[in-house]
Amino acid sequence: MKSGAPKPKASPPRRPRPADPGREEIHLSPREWDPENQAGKLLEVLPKSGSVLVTSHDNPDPDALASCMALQHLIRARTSLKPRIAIGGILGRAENQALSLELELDLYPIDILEYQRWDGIVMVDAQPGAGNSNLPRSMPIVAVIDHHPQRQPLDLPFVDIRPDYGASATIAVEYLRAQEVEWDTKLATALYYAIKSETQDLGRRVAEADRRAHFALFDSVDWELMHRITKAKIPGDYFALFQRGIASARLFGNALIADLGEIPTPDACAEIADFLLRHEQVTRSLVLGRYEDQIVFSIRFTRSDLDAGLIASSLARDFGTGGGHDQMAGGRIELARTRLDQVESIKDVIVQRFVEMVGVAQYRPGLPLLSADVSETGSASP
Ligand SMILES: [Mn+2]
Repeated sequence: MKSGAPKPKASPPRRPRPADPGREEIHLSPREWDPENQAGKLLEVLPKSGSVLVTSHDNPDPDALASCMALQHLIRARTSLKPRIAIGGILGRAENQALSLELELDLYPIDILEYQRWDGIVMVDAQPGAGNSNLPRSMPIVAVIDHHPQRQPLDLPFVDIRPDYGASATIAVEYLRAQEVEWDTKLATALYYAIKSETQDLGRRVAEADRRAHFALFDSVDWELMHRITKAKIPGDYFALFQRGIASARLFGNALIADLGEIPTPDACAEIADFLLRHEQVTRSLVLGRYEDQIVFSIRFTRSDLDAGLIASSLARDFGTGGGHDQMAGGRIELARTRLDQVESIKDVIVQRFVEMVGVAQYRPGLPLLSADVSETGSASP
């Protein structure tokens, strides 16, 4: 099966940058844009023999998992290498656990890095130094394939970063098609689910390439398997999470901010931030939580006048790391033991920075979501 040649895409017009978060620049590695041959170039930079590892960001989401699977499949099909997939953190959301179980993913913990020599590491849906991966810099990274905006220069043998794409899985689909490597129903279902969830059913930050990949996969999807993933049974504490999210949420004009307290998985904040964003008056959400010895937060925007990734990075400044896309982003702050008593004050700083950056500081201290009279809190749109 050969794909139609993906056309080079003009980069989208840049939005005005927020005043403060604009201090970080976006770097782009020069690349000869030849989408048909990107997969070929990737295969060329891999070692001819030895151990190859495919990895992604910590606490992987469906896009990270499916992209790892696809690259492992591609490399197995076109070389004599037998790459392994290793991930850091945990599989949080029930859907992600179902994906891993149903597809019988052979995932190694990222600690595997320490126990043997690696000849080449392929990173997908993530970039070294981006803050959401603890991959040591000394590791022999040979390739980065991602759709997150590139925030720092990467001097690596192969870099393919397409920030206009909705999902890294879409890039992986293009690689498979360009190399004429077939997918089975499991891989197709994983990739389809990745594109579907990452773009919220092709509704959020989606490119023509994502739609093409979506339709290319469609006939290969196992829909019963898909159902078992998307409608996975959820544990009881999931409901408590929503209760805490709603009970703690405060409305600041067009922004909702919630603090979940202790969370069962690091991606809980993202899930509640997505949920709160559906409020009819709200175009921005920020959700914080505490996972083990980390403060984690997620940001979601429905408006695209500010870059959520840059704001996330500014929120975490001096404490930890943050980043992401223009409308979905997050960060984490690792707490040294001596700072455990500072959790609340650090969370306060994050909230105060957020309300100032998104222009809702005048609504402080905010109104409780459940008793808020929306007619008195100001209009959501300018
Ligand atoms: Mn992704």
